[in-house]
Amino acid sequence: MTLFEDLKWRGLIKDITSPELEDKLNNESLTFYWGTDPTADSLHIGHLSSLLVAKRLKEAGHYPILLVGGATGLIGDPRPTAERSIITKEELLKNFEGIKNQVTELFGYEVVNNFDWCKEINFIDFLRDYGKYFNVNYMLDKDIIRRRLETGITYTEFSYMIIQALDFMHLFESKNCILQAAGSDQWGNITAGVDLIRKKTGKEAYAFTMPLVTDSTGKKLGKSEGNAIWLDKTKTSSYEMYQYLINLEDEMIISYLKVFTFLSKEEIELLEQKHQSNPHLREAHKALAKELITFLHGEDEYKKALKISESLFSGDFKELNSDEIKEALKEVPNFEFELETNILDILINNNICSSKREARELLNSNSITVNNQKITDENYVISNKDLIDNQILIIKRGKKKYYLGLKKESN
Ligand code: 485
Repeated sequence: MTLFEDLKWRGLIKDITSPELEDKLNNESLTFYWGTDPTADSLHIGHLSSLLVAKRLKEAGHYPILLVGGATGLIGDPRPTAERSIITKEELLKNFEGIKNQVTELFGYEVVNNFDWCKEINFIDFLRDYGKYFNVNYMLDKDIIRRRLETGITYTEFSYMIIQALDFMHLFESKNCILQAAGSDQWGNITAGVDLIRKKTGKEAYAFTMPLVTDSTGKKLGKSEGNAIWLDKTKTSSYEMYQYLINLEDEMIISYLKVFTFLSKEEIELLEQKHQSNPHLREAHKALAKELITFLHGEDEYKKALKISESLFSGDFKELNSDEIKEALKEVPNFEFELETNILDILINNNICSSKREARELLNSNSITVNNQKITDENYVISNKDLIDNQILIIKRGKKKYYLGLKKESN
């Protein structure tokens, strides 16, 4: 398969500015760029398909540049819905450093900052050298702008596309960068650049977009309920990422394997067969989690996430240390307890059961475990031997309900 065929097969090409690009991608070595605005201090899973496309191109012999928008981040790319609030310069700088370090560590791409050249352009020159190439009708015709006309858009956000266009022009001239790649929401901005380069230099530059990765309802991936899935493992732990990936919708999993892994067509087709014949084994999901977490966080983190997930599934926490248990049970109710407390009191005082009667019933019906040991005796007293790492007590009620007890520090 050629590079272009591979990208197509993975569903990574939506629109291209010219059919010549296929041949260029397959046979030449191009310098290309893609950009992101530092609106947070880490990239998230929504950026990952682009990051990985850049890696695919790099591995095929092209040269990637990542632009982190120190200038455009101060302006705000118009969203189809509403104006963005403006971010402080201090925050932008902090975010810039975060993203730059992240991308350098993970991918080693060259990073540029459009603030470096934008800060040299004064307002009069901006209007004379760039504004003159942008007919307002042309700008109004861009999809995102058109969608904002009803609710309103400020002059600030309206001007955004000119900056992204002049970035492309700048990189075209200074680094011989002739290709820009981005998600499909960027089509207006990147074609503005191609048009500006053509008008100003008479030369042809290229661009392509990839479809935005969504769930089966069309929602952007990883942004449900406002919790993004961050690439920074201190913001989204390996275990959280594992849980997220393992629970992705069945009908989407094969397309995610194509977008988010470097597994070959044959490997993915095999996983597809396995997934179809035995969906409950979740082999495709597990493969995605393995590939992605190993790639982003390293093999040790992947193994840790797997170990925590398996322990949680089986209810056996013996293999985990206290930090891993706290990570696994971060979301469950927790309580403090003192040694030598009776199990009945533990169950009632910490709202694990609502009454003595209920507590007794549960104990009698084998429904209470303490660190995976069934407890049936209501006079059972919690002692040191019930604890993990001398401090943790895991109580399970029924099949699924966990409670995490932490020993009170004695003073
Ligand atoms: O010269 C440029 C200046 C800024 C940008 C690109 C080139 C950033 C771009 N306008 C943007 O807003 N990108 C989004 C971001 O930063 O979060 C997302 C896109 C997505 C994909 C991703 O960046 O919405 O489609 O391109 C990498």
